Amino acid sequence: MPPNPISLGEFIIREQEKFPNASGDLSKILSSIKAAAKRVNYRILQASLHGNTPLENQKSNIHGENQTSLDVYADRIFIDSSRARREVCALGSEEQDDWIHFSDPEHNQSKYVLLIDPLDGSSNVDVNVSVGTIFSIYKRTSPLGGPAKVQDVLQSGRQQIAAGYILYGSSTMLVMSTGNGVNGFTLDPSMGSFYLSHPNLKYPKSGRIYSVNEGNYEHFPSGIKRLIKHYQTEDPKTNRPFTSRYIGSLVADFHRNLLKGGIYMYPQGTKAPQGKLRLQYECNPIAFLAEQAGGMATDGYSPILDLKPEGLHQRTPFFVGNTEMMEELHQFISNAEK
Ligand code: P6P
Repeated sequence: MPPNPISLGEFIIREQEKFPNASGDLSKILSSIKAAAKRVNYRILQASLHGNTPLENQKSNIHGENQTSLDVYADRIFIDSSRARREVCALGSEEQDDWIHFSDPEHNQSKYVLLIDPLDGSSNVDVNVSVGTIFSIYKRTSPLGGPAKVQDVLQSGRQQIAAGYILYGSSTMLVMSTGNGVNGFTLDPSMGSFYLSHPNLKYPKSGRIYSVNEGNYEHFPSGIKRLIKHYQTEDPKTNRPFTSRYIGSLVADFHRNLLKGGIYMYPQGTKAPQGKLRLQYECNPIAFLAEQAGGMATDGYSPILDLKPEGLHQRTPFFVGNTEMMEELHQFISNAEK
């Protein structure tokens, strides 16, 4: 960690200074996400004192998942934060069946769109395991001055302007990229500010950690089954067997693999024929970060960032990790199909 690290606020300002014509709107969005993250963090830290149980008689979300009180709280925080400011004209959230557009005259002038998974893996809070917020920012494609259109929230990941996550873990971190590398900021609770603790994050060249729910092994494609057995096979020359680490919280698993070198897999299977993870607000932002950190993210065949979204809650098989492990995965998938 650098001595006397700069704060996230200072970092955002310095990044904006690299673009003399910048309006500052992106900086304002990032700052609002920073503020919202602190509020969600504060609530998570107290969850076990105030209950994070699924709401009584609360309809489950569009995915059929029980919404916890924290899911609803985090969703409200990010929606209200966007509505109260004027940089975001439309928003897509995991917790909202449909996309939201702020169609008042002021927001019709807003240039940006936010996609968010307000609290991914929230059921882990009950057992004190790390959870995360995942965000993705685009420029609108619909004409400025008019109402946002659904195509604004259905852009391919390659169009992202910025993406990141907040990891509510043993410490609270905000990790993000605006397209010029990945930087990690750690919250100093005594100051209430995030400070640059992980500058210019890059995947290690190689890795030996794999993250997958092996309980679904029987339903995996044969190439993935063979790859997992390959990881488990003793071979000192290639430093195998590898290590299996699966937290059940995408942000936590991704973050550890980014720092240590590893691969996260959520393949398609009979229980999840299209995979489980959602393209727009889970896979695309994580894929953006992975590529910025020198890694890869695919659906087993194509880069996640090149997939064309058809629906806000569209799912995709998801594989993300350092390039060496990802290339080996693609080889196993390809060989199994010969
Ligand atoms: P499973 C959490 O619900 C999540 O979306 C990711 O954070 C996590 O990696 C995955 O689903 C866990 O899914 O089916 O292994 O419990």
